[in-house]
Amino acid sequence: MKPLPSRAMSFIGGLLAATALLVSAPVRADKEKVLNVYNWADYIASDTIKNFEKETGIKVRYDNFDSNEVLHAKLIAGRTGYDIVVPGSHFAKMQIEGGLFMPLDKSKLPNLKNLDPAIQAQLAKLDPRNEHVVDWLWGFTTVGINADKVKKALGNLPMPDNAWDLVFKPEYASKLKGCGISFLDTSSEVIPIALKYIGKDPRSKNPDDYKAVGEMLKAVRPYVTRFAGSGSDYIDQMARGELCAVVGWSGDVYIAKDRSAKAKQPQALEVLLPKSGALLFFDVMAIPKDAPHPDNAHKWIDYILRPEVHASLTNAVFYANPNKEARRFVKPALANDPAVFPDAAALGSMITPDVADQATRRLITRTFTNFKSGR
Ligand code: N2P
Repeated sequence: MKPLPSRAMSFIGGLLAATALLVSAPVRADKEKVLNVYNWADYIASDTIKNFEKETGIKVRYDNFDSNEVLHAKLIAGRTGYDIVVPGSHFAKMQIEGGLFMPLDKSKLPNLKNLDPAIQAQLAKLDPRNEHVVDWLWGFTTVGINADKVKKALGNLPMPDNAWDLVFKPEYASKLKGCGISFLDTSSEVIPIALKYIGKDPRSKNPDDYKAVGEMLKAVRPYVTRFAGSGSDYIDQMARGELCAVVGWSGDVYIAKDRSAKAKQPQALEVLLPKSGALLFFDVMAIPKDAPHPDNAHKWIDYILRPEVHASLTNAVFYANPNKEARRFVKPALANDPAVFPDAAALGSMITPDVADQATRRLITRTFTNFKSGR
């Protein structure tokens, strides 16, 4: 990810500002002091909403969704009533192309200047000129383990070279079943990872590759003890030592570790960076086209983009933020942890999901449904 030269950036910025002045309607505050936010569970600091409400007098209604698939279905149906939604960037691309989001009024977002130009350039590939979405936090889908329990369960078997073996290879998974293996309940993340694991293109369109991945998954299915979405209790299960390996989201594993320490029952939870690659995600804020309170939504986005606020999200939930001015407010232990801010080599090894065409999406969904039901 190379930052754009700053002169080019300010030229583009200037152009955009000029256009915004020409086309934006007179500034009008939303009549109702309400903001409806739809986000992933366990993805915000305990004081974020409270502070925003106090400062603006806007009441925040905050709901959680389980997966991109769930959010996408709602957005397609329309009239969600939400002012802010937070899809993963690969789903956001589809949603932008489908005209489901309102363009941002950048004149209301002075804190956009705080964003890391490298991340903005990355997102511009799916949202030309960064017109619709702003990154909330980012992280990766990977293997998390309870190191003590895994060691014990494996006995004489050494840790595999590729951490994905723990959950994809019967030789390992069969040993871990007794202490619990959880998979995320999301086809769009598990299937590309599984494809890459068996040496196929994670974005393959070839039905034979999906057949091969289905067979690999079928062999490991008897050892998977649960499927979990965001907002399910898999974080608490990890924190209680009831799971020894998960296909999970990076920060969630650390949230569990933190909870276990606070409960004075510390678990040796670790976020691994597997050899065949984790899956990188950027979760982005967007305003649905029919949002009832778009002005309040802009206020929210600009508030989140304050360096202290963005840093406080990272400090609370262990996911990286896209805010270059926020780094100095991030706890040093997190700022220097490659499982929170992966280095360039780790980033280079990660899978970046793309938008699949409809036929491929059907293959992905069918392969995953069969996996879950053991077919
Ligand atoms: C929820 C984290 C969700 C990130 N704690 C997955 N996009």
